[in-house]
Amino acid sequence: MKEKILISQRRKQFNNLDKLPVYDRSLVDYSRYNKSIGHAGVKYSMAIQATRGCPYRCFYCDVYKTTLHHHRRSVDNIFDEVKKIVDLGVKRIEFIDDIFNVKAKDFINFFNKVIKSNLKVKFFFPTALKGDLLTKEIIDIMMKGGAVGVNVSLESASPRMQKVMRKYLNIEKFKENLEYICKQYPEAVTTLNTMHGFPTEKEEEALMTLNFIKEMKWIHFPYLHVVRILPGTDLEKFALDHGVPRKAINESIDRSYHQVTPTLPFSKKFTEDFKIDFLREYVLKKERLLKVLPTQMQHFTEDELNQKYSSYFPTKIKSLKDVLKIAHITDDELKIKCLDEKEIEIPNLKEKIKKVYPVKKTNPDALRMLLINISTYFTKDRNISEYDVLEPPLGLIALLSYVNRVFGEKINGKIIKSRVDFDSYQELNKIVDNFNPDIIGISTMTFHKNFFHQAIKNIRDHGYKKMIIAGGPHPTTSYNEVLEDKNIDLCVIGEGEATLSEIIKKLIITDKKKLHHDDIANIDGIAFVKDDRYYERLTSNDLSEDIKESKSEEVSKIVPIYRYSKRK
Ligand code: B12
Ligand code: SF4
Repeated sequence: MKEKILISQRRKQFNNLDKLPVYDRSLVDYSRYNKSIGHAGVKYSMAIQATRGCPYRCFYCDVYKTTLHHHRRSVDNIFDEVKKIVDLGVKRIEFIDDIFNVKAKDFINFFNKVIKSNLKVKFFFPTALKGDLLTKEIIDIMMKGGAVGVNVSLESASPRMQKVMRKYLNIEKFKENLEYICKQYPEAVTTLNTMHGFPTEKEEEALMTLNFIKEMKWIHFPYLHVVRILPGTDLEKFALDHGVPRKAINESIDRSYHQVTPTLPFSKKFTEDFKIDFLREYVLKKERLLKVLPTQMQHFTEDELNQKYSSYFPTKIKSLKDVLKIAHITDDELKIKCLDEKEIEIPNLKEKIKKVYPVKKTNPDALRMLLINISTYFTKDRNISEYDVLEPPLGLIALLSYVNRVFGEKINGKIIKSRVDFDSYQELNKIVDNFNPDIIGISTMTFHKNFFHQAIKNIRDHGYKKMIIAGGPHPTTSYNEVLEDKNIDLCVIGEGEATLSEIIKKLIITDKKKLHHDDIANIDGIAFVKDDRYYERLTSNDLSEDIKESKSEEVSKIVPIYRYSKRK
């Protein structure tokens, strides 16, 4: 099976992001997401992507597989979108970039523009800023410009581990900046990410990280994530080279970050004691909570705080009230109330979005494309993941915004997401039946891979025979594994806009019939299997004559050369 998997040439990444269409926010119904907590740990926020790719290569991270190079939108382009979103009435914006502040000049210019325009909006950086690239000047401008959720990632305070993981953080500078933020800007809600349990990590090195946290007295939300080894990363290779069994890696892959996994280099007792120490001596310390909670309550609603605190210790802490009880904090000691949801609501968002984003027309015979995001379990399974957040699928919004621009009336696309648009396989089937797509595109992360395969199996079992293609982080990093599933016709690797457009073009040319592997072979950025899985699914009646011959004249013209290469 494996030797049959072919990958075409690597798709060239977009280097001028300003030329991509502005993400069309009318493609999903934001009002169905806004009441749920999103990526930044808050409700009613909207995500912005200012950059793609990361210039760093931390050994545990696989972002470079989707976007190898780091490219940025111009400051004006980012600002224009931010302004457009603020004009809709959105009061919270989150940047989903891997590191938004990597180019200090742009970062400063952006905030200067925000300050000059007096935009009333709060910014969150859930994917973290690079802490050692900040300076006092940058911090001052960012805070003046409305930054609230200031996340930074240390991962480890051990200089050796920094080298091993190729993060090379300037720990002193990082510390100095974090201290400055905590001291000068207590109103900033700081989050510090750390990781616990890299292969070869020594107990004393783990303790260095814990001590670092303890020395920073006023961090709002410090996190100790148990290391998880993503497939295909250098960390995976490092782990295998240092004796971590493959079985242990596989078993850990879909565990949540707080669970003790079999890949840890420490005894279970060490990690458990470590975590208890962290919780007791830091997170739940009364003196600290009395200082940080008033700021948190001013910025977050009660259920946002409930979720933040329950992520520390889901079995014991379910809410802010539990935290107060455990820390022996009485109502008299904490008089302030949590943020009222009314203050962040966005009145008439749907109507405003309709006005701002042009309404798209479609021909009755337009190609119908259903894009499905599998990244949140159905309500009945919500306990599988401790990190239960709902975020509109920006990757699919990016794709549909692009293909809409390319194909206009010839394409009729629809985006749906698990839990939000279908909360069971029956509901999913109903959407597929009603929409009757000519092609289905599905995206997922490795964390949800079983759910993803199950959902696709369900669609096939229900009778859908046309093309199903997969894209996004998991199909990009693990196309070999994904294509073992015969229900999937091909994987799109990395950025999907141009690749998907070529696939659609070929489908339109072949009159929405199936694409043979010869048709797709010269499309850059795909992995596929040179077998007849596609045709096996069809009965003779499903195939028109030209498709039976597999290539019409027109298609042959478009596929002049076969330059796919056999994967090693
Ligand atoms: C926002 C975000 C989230 C959000 C929302 C995700 C969503 N599905 O909408 C939330 C908070 C839910 C989330 C959660 C997690 N995330 Co996350 N997240 C991100 C982040 C920062 C940005 C994603 C994004 O919007 N990118 C912008 C869009 C435009 O890009 P894109 O989604 O990649 O889409 C492009 C291509 O991938 C492709 N494409 C995507 N889908 C499809 C589909 C088809 C059919 C085609 C053709 C192409 C295609 O085309 C798109 C346009 O070019 C990425 C990091 C990153 N740089 O991408 C991590 C990332 C996706 N997350 C990751 C992880 C590990 C997680 C968690 C598992 C972590 C955890 N705590 O357990 C959880 C999931 C658990 C859970 N319970 O949900 C990993 C995934 C790695 C992997 N191999 O799966 C990433 C890559 C970060 C990393 N390296 O650690 N995440
Ligand atoms: S972890 Fe962050 S800094 Fe490191 S490579 Fe990934 S995105 Fe870049």
